[in-house]
Amino acid sequence: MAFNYDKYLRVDKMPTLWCWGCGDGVILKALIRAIEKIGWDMNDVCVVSGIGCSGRFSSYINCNTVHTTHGRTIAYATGIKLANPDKHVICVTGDGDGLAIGGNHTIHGCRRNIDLNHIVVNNFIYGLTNSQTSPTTPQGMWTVTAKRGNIDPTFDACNLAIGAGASFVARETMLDPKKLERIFVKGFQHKGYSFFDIFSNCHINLGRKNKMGTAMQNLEWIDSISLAKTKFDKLEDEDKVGKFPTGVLKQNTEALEYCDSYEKVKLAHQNNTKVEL
Ligand SMILES: Cc1ncc(C[n+]2csc(CCOP(=O)(O)OP(=O)(O)O)c2C)c(N)n1
Repeated sequence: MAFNYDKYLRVDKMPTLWCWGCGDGVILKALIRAIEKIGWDMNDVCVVSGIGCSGRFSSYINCNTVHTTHGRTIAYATGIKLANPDKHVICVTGDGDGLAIGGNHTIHGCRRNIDLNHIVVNNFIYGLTNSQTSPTTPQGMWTVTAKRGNIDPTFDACNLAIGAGASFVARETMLDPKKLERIFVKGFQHKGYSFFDIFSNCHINLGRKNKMGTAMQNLEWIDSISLAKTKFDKLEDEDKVGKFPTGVLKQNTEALEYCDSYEKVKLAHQNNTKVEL
């Protein structure tokens, strides 16, 4: 039987504002299937998004939602989670939203290891505002703010999340929706900061000026830069340049989770003692 997406969507908001062939819809559908697979009640789920094309996730999914300000998703989500530790909070940001203007919040969310699920919809560009350079834009590519080619080194978001202390870090691409669903199921069930770097296409605002103006060309490029971690690890160092490993890159089930620690702070206040971690 066909999957009933309507149950999970605000159908009155359809069709979406996303461009034809955009990967955002593939990611949203994988997210919905993951929620169904885990069996979460939508009343217990809160989707928090920032500003950008990816910010629209919170407009389309039918659960508790907050469409926040640009770069502040993790700040809002931290408050929501601390006040409602039993609820499942899913944050959706773009690469600009979550790694540039909101990069600071992402770092500290990872460091605290708060039980949030943070999906970065990484289309390598500021999509909504028409093609400004983002932290993940590859060197050499045209953007509206780098018309002769981007000189900034490309940012590996997963390496940042690992270094900052996120306890679950994964990368996938929207090329394989089933894999995407599986990685969401795994990460959503992990307690702690679950960080997902999800490669997606923006053939309109990244592709058109970079010789991949159709969705297929943009997807072929994504395919050419990503490969399973097991294969990536076998490459010589010089062959790793410009390539990104996919799959679960880190999972630490022992790390202290921030809501749990916060409960201990409350107890310490009540008992007039020092917090015991
Ligand atoms: C404080 C602030 N600065 C700038 C903007 C303008 N703005 C809106 S979306 C956006 C970039 C979105 O890019 P990204 O986060 O990569 O998301 P995408 O649209 O590609 O999904 C910018 C700069 C804003 N809304 N608020």
